[in-house]
Amino acid sequence: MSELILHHYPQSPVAEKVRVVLGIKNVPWRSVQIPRIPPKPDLMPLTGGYRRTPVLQVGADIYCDSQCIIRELERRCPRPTLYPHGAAGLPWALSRWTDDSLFTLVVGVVMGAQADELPEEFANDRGRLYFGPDFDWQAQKKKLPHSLAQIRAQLGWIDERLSGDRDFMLGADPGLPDALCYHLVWFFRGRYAGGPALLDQFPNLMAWEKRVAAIGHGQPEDLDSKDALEIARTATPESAEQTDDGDPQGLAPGQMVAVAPDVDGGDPSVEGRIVAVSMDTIAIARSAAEVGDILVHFPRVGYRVVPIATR
Ligand SMILES: N[C@@H](CCC(=O)N[C@@H](CS)C(=O)NCC(=O)O)C(=O)O
Repeated sequence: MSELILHHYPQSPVAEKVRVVLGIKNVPWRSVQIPRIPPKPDLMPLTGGYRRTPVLQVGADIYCDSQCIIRELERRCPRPTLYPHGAAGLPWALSRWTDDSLFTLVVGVVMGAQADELPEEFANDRGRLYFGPDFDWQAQKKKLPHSLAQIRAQLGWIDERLSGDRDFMLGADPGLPDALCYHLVWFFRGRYAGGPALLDQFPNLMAWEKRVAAIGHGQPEDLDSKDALEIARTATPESAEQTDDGDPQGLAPGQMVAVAPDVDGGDPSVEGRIVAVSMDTIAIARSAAEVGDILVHFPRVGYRVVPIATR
């Protein structure tokens, strides 16, 4: 098997989610550090324009979005499973809460609390990405007490879940729900000055935090971004053509499409020819001088796939 290469930066909470998954799997992986804001010149040839963090590369297969990355890690490294005690399915439903509404609340607090100190370029980039073209960090700052009340109640759910003799969200073994909840707690504790005091209210959660942190991140080893490009260029995509007769959009291999996150974040679309399509993922073929022929994979949930008319 080709090496697992994660393109990320240390401060990224969504990357921390994936790093915890790599820790649960305890696998070796290569770590490529990317810039926190565009331009990302050594990432763009791989993703075709997708600019978010993290991205997983395996040879010439590129997996965008933590949802797609984690599914692929579970497929390639099935033991130990991320769905202990027969939990498959439910953790993905949970991810719509952690990755959508709870994530937005936590970003609003972390960034809103620093509204007067944030570097302008970073504040403008993240404002547009998470709160649309009319973002207003001062408004986020003003509503901090309200947002904190929302977050506190939801952290309370996690604390309650971890009561009794449950070491992890699903019981004795760590799984996907732990990574999903932990990355936000990690972000809230580490980047919001009031985070540690608020978290002090939740003893079960704090004990669990220590257990998840102790899992670690598996076995990372640094890799230069130029070497990652070269690995893609000399590899051939592993994934085979896949059709889905039940696809509600009628998507099929061979069709040209544009794929983008289905949010008003100003994200560019990535264009390519469909190679594989299923209800959970879509893979499109692209090529670029730096990387040769590659396959870029996206999740279906949370992404909009638009056919491109071809002559
Ligand atoms: N739905 C995406 C969200 C990824 C995301 O928004 N990541 C943040 C970093 S935590 C990001 O991309 N920030 C802008 C950047 O890194 O350029 C996923 O699950 O991977």
